[in-house]
Amino acid sequence: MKTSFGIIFAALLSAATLPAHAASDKPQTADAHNHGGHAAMAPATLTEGLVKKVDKAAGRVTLSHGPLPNGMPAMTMMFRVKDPAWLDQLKAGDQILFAADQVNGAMTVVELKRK
Ligand SMILES: [Cu+2]
Repeated sequence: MKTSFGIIFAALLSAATLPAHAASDKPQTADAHNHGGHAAMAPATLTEGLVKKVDKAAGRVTLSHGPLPNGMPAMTMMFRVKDPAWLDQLKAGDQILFAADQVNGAMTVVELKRK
């Protein structure tokens, strides 16, 4: 029992260290994750988004977005926007690049670029 436990533990350890090394050899994927901790200092990592709906009255936009640096997988969801004026420039079907952050507990688009 003790022996097999040790073997499994060793296998887990090597499994955990191998991908970490592999990832550091690929700057394009490692970058997105490494900068997560210093979002305030490093330029924000932009994520692709497709505008599904703009709700100016509520100050929100529904985006179909790719995986976010904070670990959120691709999905369609509503975001608040840092600057409500951005909503005037967006319409359903627009392709954007954006950065989102938690502001007062709500996911908020804090940076926005049109593609
Ligand atoms: Cu999401």
